[in-house]
Amino acid sequence: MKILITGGAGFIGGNHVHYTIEKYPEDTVICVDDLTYAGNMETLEPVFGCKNFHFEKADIADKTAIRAIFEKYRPDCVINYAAESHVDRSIENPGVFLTTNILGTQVLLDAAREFNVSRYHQVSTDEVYGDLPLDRPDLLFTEETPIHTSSPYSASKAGADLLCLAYARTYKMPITISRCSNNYGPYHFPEKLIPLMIINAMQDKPLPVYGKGENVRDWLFVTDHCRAVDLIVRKGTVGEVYNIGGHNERTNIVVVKTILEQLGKSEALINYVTDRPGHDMRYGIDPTKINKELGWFPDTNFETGLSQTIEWYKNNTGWWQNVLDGEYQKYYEKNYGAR
Ligand code: NAD
Ligand code: TDX
Repeated sequence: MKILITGGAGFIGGNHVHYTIEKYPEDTVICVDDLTYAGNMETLEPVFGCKNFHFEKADIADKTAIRAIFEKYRPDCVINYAAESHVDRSIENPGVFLTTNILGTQVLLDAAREFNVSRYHQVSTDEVYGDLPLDRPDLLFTEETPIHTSSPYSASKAGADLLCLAYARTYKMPITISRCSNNYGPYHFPEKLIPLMIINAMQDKPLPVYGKGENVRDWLFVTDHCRAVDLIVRKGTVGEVYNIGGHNERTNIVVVKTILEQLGKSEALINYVTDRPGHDMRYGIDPTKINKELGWFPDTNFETGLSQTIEWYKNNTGWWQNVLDGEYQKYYEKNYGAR
């Protein structure tokens, strides 16, 4: 199978490329990534030199470039991980989120249709369901939960999902969608909660916790997400949406304190800062459908996954020091300086 993976120089897409090359040496992987601030060729170093790996630098919203790539490789399958993915950045600058996440998806869908791919998979997020109240732990997101978005990021991801469902119905395209909860693990860009807190704590810098730290996220180790997407692509039913999650909800403050404990650092580093506007309170995924239909369950529990992640950041200081470049420092000052 020839699999075109977009966003493969980013966190989850990169882990998916590693996973596919290792598990399916007979498959060919074509990674398409525009190398935005979040894309990093060092993430793809483990697969450089593999005969069945190809890299193409392109913007998924660039119709001409994407068409040429489809013409060159004629992929059997497309997995779209490429996106602007950070909620805080979407609040500052929504435009690029709409261009990449919605128009980019449309360009990929049109190319997938023209070249008759046998599967197009859209990597979506649990954020399209909005949020759940803290005082109703019995409530979870199912695939039937209405779309109800809060941030420009989640609205753009929901727009892309609706477009995929429309293409599936109108053009009878073989499309699947997955909506996963928060990921963590190696190669996670340090603007996101877990890597940011690990790196700041390792450097004895303040850990900026939004609001009271009471918001709840449902954490999943990244390889479990990649394994689920792979299973959906190979065995999932066309036209279906699959939630992905492992019932692993934690308040942000508990996550931050666990990181400090595992690193042997003081809780005095915690710095409560002004909350994120429109901050979603709680995400909680009901994964019954993927459990029952595809037999998928997570392999890695949170404590083990977190300690593996911390070890990875300790052993790969070069990777994260390189991404914390001048542009990132400007973002950091802007996002946290005034909080
Ligand atoms: P990321 O920001 O780490 O990586 C995104 C990648 O996409 C980068 O390599 C970037 O260079 C590339 N990219 C961005 N714009 C592009 C464009 N116009 N053309 C080509 N490439 C472009 O993101 P991530 O955390 O790995 O998320 C990957 C996908 O998974 C996203 O679609 C996101 O919505 C979804 N998702 C993420 C999480 C999470 O917890 N991180 C959870 C559920 C779903
Ligand atoms: O400095 C911080 N302090 C803080 O308290 C940051 C960066 C975050 N937070 C809080 C906000 C959230 O409640 O931590 C929680 C997690 O924040 P993020 O890492 O920004 O993730 P989130 O907003 O939950 O979105 C993530 O999960 C769903 C991904 O970034 C999305 O791409 C994915 O769709």
